[in-house]
Amino acid sequence: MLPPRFRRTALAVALCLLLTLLPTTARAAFSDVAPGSWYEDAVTQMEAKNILNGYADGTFRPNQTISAAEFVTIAARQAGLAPVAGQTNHWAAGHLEAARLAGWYDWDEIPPTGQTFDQPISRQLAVKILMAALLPDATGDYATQAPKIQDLADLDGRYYNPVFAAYAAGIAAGDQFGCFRPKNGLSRAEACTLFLRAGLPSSPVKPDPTPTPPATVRGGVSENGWLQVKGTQLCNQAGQPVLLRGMSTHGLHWFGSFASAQSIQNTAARGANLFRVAMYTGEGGYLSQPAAVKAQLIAAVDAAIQADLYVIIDWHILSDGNPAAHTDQAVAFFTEMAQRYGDNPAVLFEICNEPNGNITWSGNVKPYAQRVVSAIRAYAPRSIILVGSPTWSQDIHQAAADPLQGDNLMYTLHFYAGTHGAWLRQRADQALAQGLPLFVSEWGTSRADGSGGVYLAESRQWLDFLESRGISWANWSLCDKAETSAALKPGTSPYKVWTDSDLTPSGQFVFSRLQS
Ligand code: DCB
Repeated sequence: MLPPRFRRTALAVALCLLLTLLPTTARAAFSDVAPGSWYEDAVTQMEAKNILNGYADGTFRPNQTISAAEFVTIAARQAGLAPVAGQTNHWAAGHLEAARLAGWYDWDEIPPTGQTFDQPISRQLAVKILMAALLPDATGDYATQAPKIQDLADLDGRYYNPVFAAYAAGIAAGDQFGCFRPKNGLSRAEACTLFLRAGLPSSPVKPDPTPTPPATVRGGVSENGWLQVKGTQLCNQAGQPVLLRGMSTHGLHWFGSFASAQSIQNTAARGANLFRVAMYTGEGGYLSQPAAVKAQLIAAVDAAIQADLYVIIDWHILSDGNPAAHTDQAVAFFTEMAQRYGDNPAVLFEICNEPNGNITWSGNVKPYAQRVVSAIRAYAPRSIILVGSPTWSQDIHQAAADPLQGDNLMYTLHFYAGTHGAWLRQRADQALAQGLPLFVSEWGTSRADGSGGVYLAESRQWLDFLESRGISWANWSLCDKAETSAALKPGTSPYKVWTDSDLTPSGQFVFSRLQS
């Protein structure tokens, strides 16, 4: 037990930390932020956005070092990473645990036991976390960046990639001696600058306000009820043909903030009756951090159900091309999802996004599907299950020649308008003629790599084709990544109502189609 004097100090410190992270009303200036200082602008902006606030005594303490808990909490809030149960009752334990599970840093860097939560964070670790949280795809190569860092010898090898990426992006820069001082602390003023340079959402980030759902979703769950497959046609509970149309998220572990309740309701308000939650298994996704990613997925599915949308739970295999490589994990995951959602008419299960590589339908995908479908059926006797095929879900002809047994199964057909054309539509018609029910759970206005174009004329041709055949679809993707397939411009906040000027050319095209 600490002597009372220290306890009081500890309490005061804890209160100050809390205050820095709590919104205070914006104030004109801080007594210790000199007008014209290099950090005045950054501090003012961070204060105005309620991201890092000053102290109750009117100071900002720009030169005070920032702690690991403070830095990670800010990063997590900016990235929209929800807190999970932590191992201690420290005020930041939930965000720290979520960040650790998300792979932003390793156990030893900030042990979840809490000893170092309130210690200054090193500059190298801060940059690593910043890049993982806000710019996970940024890169910088050794040859170009290393010469800029005079004290490279002090930089630990595990921080090379994020620090080089931060230099390449102009986020980190050396001091007047060209030194990065990787093991020193980071001042609050410097942290403000780093976050602003990394690019914050254009509007102040607020906790997801869980807005009231749009009055009615045209073609939503309350209107159509349980889905069923009749012949090749998806039908509603009454047996009438139904068309589901909507958006797919990008990878949940990267762009999960665009599965916020607000983003989902924006999508519904713009005419969708379908939302696909793309949970990557590889590339740092579910298989690397199951607890955190599953928690994100459940939150997204629940928000879509709230909004009266049909929602697809997508086991998004991609770099892990053969779904059978992780059959046991898929069986366990879908068993749990079927237990949770098997009695909910809103939920569809997509068991393998895009098988690819040197595999076949009959040899690899079908046996995998048989195991996962029977696991799902134990708890979800009537839910729609979507099944992919080799060559990124284009080899539907292989599935048509050797389909699965069972009801309410559909086969996914994926296309990218800049890559796939008439030949694939012909294949679709052929498969339909053979009795194979099709569902386009992912398509893009771009090339197959998610970029290039946009190919709007080709996209229109495809959508006309799909809708004339009664085939449902979800567009890739609802995110603000700088690639042509993204529906939102970089920097668009997932926590506000979007205007038309937030939409990219692809987003404008797709959402106007959804309105029609
Ligand atoms: C699919 C994937 C999807 C991928 C898009 C666009 O892949 F299901 O995950 O998304 O289509 O390529 C992209 C994102 C990028 C991200 C990349 C890797 O848009 O931001 O960096 O995934 O995670 C396809 C589809 C078709 C074909 C190839 C791929 N094809 N592919 O026909 O050749 O290689 O990813």
